Amino acid sequence: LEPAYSFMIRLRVAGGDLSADQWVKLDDISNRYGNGTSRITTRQALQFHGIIKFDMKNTIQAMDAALLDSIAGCGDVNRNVMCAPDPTLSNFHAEVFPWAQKISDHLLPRSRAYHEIWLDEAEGKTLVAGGEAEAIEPLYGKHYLPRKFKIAIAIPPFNDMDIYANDIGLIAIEENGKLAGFNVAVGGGLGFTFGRNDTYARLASTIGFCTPEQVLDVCFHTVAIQRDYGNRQDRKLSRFKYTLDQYGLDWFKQELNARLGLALGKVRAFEFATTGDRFGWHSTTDGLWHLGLRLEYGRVLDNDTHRLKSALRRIAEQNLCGFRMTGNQNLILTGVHEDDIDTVENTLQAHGYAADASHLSGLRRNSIACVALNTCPQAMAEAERYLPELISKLEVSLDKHGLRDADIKIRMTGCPNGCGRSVLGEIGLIGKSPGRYNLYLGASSNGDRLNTLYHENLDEAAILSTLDRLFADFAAQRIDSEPFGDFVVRQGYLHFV
Ligand code: SRM
Ligand code: SF4
Repeated sequence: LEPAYSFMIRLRVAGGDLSADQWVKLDDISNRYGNGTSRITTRQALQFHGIIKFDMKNTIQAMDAALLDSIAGCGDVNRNVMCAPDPTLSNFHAEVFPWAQKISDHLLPRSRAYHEIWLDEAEGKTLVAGGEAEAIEPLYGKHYLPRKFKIAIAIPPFNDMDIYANDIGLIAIEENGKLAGFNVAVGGGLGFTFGRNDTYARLASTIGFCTPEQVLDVCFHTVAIQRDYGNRQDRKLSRFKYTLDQYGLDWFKQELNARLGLALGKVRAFEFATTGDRFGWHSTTDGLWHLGLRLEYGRVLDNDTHRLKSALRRIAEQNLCGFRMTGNQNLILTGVHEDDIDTVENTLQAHGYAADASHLSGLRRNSIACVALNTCPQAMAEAERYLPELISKLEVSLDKHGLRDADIKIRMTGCPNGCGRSVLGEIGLIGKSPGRYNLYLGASSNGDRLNTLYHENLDEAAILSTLDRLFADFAAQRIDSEPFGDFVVRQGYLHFV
């Protein structure tokens, strides 16, 4: 008898955008095949945990019925393309948003293997098995990429996509209310391995500007350069960031320009203000309303304190809005008619869920945790299941120092792979072993500076006392609304590390 192995399945949802009908169908999947929950990821996708092997095919077919798939959700290909999700960023946002789907489609593997294996499509000539692979996979060829590849689009002043964490970060540039093009940043990646000093987190370097007409080619050729030059000997060193550092940015620019047959333009001026999401109701010029809902690390579930999952299903069944997942594991209910605002609010309230996040501390509102235990095989410590409890303890200290509302960004991951982008947290906690974390400090609040290791291998008591001291100093010495990450740098906390 074969054991009932269980799996995680990750959907690909460019820009994180789902219709109400899709939300209902996905909710059915989580009830029928999964562990009764679904989870919004840090890349605006949706995961189902606990899918038993024998149910894999039914699950994937149910996803297909919702016009969704998990192609390129994982693997050595271009992953889910992210885009700033908030429609209240104006008409300009509406012009930029579709580019996530266009880039995703352009870089998708062409093989029909997924359809043949899972969706019972008749076996054709296109199954990637032999010499014909290059013909059908112009980008990925027979051997695909050396490693995963990630692309995101941000709309300044919001860096809610953490653009510099991506292999390609595209920064949308507005001129006269229209999309002029994108600044192109390359070579971001956050994962590293304890004990391997040749591995490191790296932020993407901004190298130039391209027009909307050029952007698909820029992405395609950048991926192709990584395909041709990336390290295929050592998977720890095979991300694009290492290729860039090995060959140099100048070499890359020359190679890219040669393949494009044109030179990238000069980087255009822009500024990022924050990496955070905006919560509560906001409207767009078309008279529609959008509700930014804070979720606890993307988990959609009913529990002892609220029934968020049931509330969202009820709202979706009435077709009151779209469902847009954010890169900070939150959700925006989009396109609500003014007449329906009360129904949405009342439904959430009746299920014990507050529509507004203002009752939460700034630390909690700005927190991210990766999945970690008990489903992630790489986890060395808790994250999603533990951070809420740790924050409650830290709130005692924040209250003591009058900092409850301060927007301090804390991020926890169960290992240094960085799925919750912990190295970009003003406070970053990275799991070392059960109950023990390395504490990193000093990332910027707009995502353009990594944090630095401050103390190693702290247990909870040490984390609480260390941060209590820092919060006390922050409350006493902070200049105006200075972000916590900038404060610890200015105060010299990291000089002595
Ligand atoms: Fe991740 C692997 C979860 C975003 C860097 N990541 C994994 C795996 C699949 C563990 C594994 O190897 O078996 C995790 C599944 C856990 C589970 O039980 O569900 C996992 N990663 C996640 C998610 C779900 C975290 C979350 O809490 O939301 C995110 C899914 C994103 C998506 O929808 O595609 C997720 N992972 C990230 C990010 C953040 C980002 O992309 O903005 C990073 C850091 C950025 C980067 O790629 O450098 C990230 N994940 C990794 C790495 C390290 C890669 C490296 O370069 O070293 C691994 C391990 C690997 O690839 O070998 C990994
Ligand atoms: Fe798992 Fe590590 Fe990613 Fe957390 S950071 S989900 S522990 S691989």
